[in-house]
Amino acid sequence: MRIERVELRHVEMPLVNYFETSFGRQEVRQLIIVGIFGEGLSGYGEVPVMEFPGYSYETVGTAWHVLRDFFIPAVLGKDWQHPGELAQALTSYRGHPMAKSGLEGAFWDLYGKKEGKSLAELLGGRKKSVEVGVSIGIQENLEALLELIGGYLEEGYRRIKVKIKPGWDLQVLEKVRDHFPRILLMADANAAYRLDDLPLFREMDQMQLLMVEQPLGSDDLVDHARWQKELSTPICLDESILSPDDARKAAELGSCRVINIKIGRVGGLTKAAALHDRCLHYRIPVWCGGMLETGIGRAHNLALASLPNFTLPGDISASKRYYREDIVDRPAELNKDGTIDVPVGPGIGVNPIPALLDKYTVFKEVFK
Ligand code: OSB
Ligand code: MG
Repeated sequence: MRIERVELRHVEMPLVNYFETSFGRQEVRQLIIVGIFGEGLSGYGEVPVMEFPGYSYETVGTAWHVLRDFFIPAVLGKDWQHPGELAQALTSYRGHPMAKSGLEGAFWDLYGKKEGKSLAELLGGRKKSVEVGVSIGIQENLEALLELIGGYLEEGYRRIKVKIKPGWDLQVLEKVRDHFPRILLMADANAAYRLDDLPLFREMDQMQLLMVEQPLGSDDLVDHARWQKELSTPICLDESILSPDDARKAAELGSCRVINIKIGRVGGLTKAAALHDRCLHYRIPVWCGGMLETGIGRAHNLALASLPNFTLPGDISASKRYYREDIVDRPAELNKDGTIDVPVGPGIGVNPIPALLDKYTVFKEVFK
């Protein structure tokens, strides 16, 4: 179908609680919402960049630049048979995966709306609901962390992920384990450690963590393989896995036993689904990561997580855990059993509420 118009919106949404990781603190969620219009229909995608280059090099500014100057001109006014075809056309541009994923995601939604099929159905997902956990940022003190965890467990979340950094790690995890001896608990370091920190992680081996996420460099596979041989706790890779081929390399080297899949990090749903398939081939279980998405990106994540190899609870929490007010008509809600339903309507199954989308838009540009 022909893309007649593309709309970019710089959206700024206040977070219910600030979110702190080893690379910095987010108080407000700044990202880009992409709208694609054609044949009287609309589709929406999300570019899950951060305010500053911490998790990755992409920001609102870099994504806006490559979308406006390269990616949108490459797709606008053309007739695309399938989202995979559009994704293929973007592979001639290097890097900028989050920018690509927002544009491709909007077209997946549009395509699903035209076909009258849900995104999950188009991808081959079978699950009606997916198991979810919650990712908790670095807190001012231990008491605050324990209270947050207690609250999330009461709500029904199935797995707790605690962000760690040097100085907020072993002792924190020990205290959490003491308080909650039997929960599924894991830690995410966001690449904050170095090879000579191995003794610290050997001690963490005593704490029955489900896994430890991305302890070493954001582009590393080799040193993680060295550590995985020394550690009994499974290593999960996030930042280091940018493509299906990276999963093969990680499998061959033994760099990890689990992979976190994020649509934005790998450059779109087509690649995310291919990464899922590749991990299944290598028998590496996966779970769906999160980037503090709005209801639009969250609906994409839920559709992806309905695929069969998503066997571990993901970082797809309920909308209200992030935002007092979401921008979609059906914000994600947690079921009592710690799952969230996969949307069933055509495309991503949710629609932005125009007045709310406008309320949080700080800048908009339309391309025809
Ligand atoms: O490393 O998984 C990460 C948020 C922003 C950037 C990186 C990460 C995260 C999260 C939050 O852990 C997951 C979520 O609840 O969306
Ligand atoms: Mg992570």
